[in-house]
Amino acid sequence: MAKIDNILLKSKFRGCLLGSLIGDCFGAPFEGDIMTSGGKVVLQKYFDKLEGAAFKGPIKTYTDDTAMTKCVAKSLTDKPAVDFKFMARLFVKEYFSEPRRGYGKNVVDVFAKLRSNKFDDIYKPANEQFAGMGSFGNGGAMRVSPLALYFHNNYQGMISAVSNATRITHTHKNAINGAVLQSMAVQQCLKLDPADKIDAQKFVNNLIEKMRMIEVDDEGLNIDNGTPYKEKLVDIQKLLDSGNDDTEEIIRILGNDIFALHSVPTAIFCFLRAQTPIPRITTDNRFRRSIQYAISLGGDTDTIASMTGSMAGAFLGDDYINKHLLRHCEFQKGMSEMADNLFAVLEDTNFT
Ligand code: F2R
Ligand code: MG
Ligand code: MG
Repeated sequence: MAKIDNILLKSKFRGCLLGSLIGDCFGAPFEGDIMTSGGKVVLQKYFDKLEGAAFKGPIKTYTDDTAMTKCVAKSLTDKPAVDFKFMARLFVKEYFSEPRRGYGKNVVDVFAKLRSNKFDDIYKPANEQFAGMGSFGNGGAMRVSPLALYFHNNYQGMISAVSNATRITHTHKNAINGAVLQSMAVQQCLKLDPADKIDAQKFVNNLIEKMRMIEVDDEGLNIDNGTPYKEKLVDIQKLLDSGNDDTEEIIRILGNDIFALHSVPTAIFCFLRAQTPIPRITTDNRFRRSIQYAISLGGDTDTIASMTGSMAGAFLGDDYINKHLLRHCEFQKGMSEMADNLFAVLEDTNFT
């Protein structure tokens, strides 16, 4: 395991939150698209233009992914003891101040109920969603990166906090386990030295080992497919091993929609695949390649690119982020400050 000094760790904190922001801002205009080969050429030109020093395009606005990530980060810096009621209040305040950020159709009912029950029981409204089944959308997973940063050296603390933070809006097992998996992937990225070549198979093996403890058959049903994330992680290993770059096949196997199960593994795959060159993506920069590749799969592009970007940034650090690209994003300075604030809170407690 590489020794990550505090200068690199601070850069990784920034990289992670900025990666999440950039993926959201650049992915949002393509959300719901089916990417043709022509679309991928447009995407290449779009990124080339945004990276150019002279280009003065309109600022790319962020969506619900960033709005909620901001709330999680703020809750941790304002209440370092981790206060989930406070976090729930921030979600609701954020939504009612700026509702037009492209939130999921059903999660807005949770916000309304939390508000009307005055945060009496912060888990009840989400529990009632979908006739008691709970949402299996990726809205929990898309916002967990600040928790992976905050608990970067406390694995059990992270699992518990991610699970509680997710349950405020999403109580389906797949939504919670998807958020947990996303946080594990970010935490692993923080521990790797960007100067080293990433061992993708080992990276996924570590996730499989960890998910084995999470996806336990707690209903005792002994049914097949009780470990859907483990199956997806094995699929990632097979895809990486085969070198299959066929977009339709990748989407068929991993998915690219708004369900956590069909997007968190896809983001992990995009991050790992983009550490080496990809046909028809012309850039030497692994950070850009990760985000561009995630968007090139189409579907839930803002969220998959945001989750991919948070891993790429947590691995590479913010030095790898092209500053011209970054300046096109709304809230880029604010997000960088949030990462520094989070780091400062941990520094104050000597990372205990
Ligand atoms: N909402 C979107 N994109 C739609 C288009 C936005 C457009 N560009 C605009 O600006 O208007 N994106 C955002 O939503 C995703 C995260 O959603 P979240 O927070 O998980 O929401 P929700 O409402 O809980 O679930 C989303 C949908 O999933 C289906 N679903 C979930 N659980 C279900 C269950 N148990 N049974 C059946 N269906 C279930 C429902 O269709 C929900 O509406 C991110 O992509 C974010 O960017
Ligand atoms: Mg969104
Ligand atoms: Mg989305």
